[in-house]
Amino acid sequence: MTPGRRWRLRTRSLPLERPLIMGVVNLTPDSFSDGGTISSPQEGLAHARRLIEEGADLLDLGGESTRPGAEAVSAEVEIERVMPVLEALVADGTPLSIDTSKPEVARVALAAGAEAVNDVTSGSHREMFPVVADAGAGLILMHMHGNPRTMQTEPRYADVVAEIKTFLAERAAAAQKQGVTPDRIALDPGIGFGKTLEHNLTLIRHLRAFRILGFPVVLGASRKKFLGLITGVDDPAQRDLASAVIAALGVERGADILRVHNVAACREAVAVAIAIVRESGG
Ligand code: HH2
Repeated sequence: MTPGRRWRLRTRSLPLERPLIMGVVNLTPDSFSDGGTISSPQEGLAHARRLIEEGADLLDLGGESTRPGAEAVSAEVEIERVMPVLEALVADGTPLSIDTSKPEVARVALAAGAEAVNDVTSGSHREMFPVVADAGAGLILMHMHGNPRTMQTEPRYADVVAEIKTFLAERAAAAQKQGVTPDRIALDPGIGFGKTLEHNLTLIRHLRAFRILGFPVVLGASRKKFLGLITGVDDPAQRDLASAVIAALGVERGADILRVHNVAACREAVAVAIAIVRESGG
């Protein structure tokens, strides 16, 4: 919560004086987190608008599930799933990021008005950074161990925090080399992407370490499996209380952007966390 910091996007910049709440809109039939409850563009749009009413600062739209074991879909399918909702939200004036690792999908979404690209593969496709740079868009770089089909098979790290910090610093340098300016980049340790319960807990405990790199830090822990392992709650949609607790702890440890499903609950938790952090001068 440093005064004056901003995250620059395609046509605007968002202040980082308090953490931003990024509402998740999964337009996929196989998402783990909302169980494919969104089955039409109309339902997707209504859900997205509800998240904005509840206080989301921006929305993250995705047309491909990244849950462990999920099958890949083509760029055409992703575009087909996302575009009707994206266009309507752009018309509303809602700031959006597109959750994709495909440059073709990013290009179409940015041309239609998306402000940022959230790439969980950190530019694994060599055209991604030039597409983001050309559009002047924001960019989230996330750490993943392997890919969604393989990532949970015995992930190992000598030092999970140090290794992920090095990886993200390298990807941020690569993005800048290809023309993405540093004020547009945000970094995400990738909770649940090739990590055991202990790795996830260590990353959240040491979240502040990622701020040393100088970029806004994204925390995406909402409804994830590690919360179910702790609480015994199997249904991801029932993990909102635990998700709100993690959001508050994340704020206390320096998270700048919280990627969450239940915006209303997260906002309350964040408001309390901010009040405590400010009180202690943190
Ligand atoms: N988590 C998911 C997807 N995208 N992006 C960032 N930057 N950080 C995350 O932690 C992150 C992400 C997975 O969660 P979700 O979108 O809820 O599920 P699914 O991929 O099954 O649609």
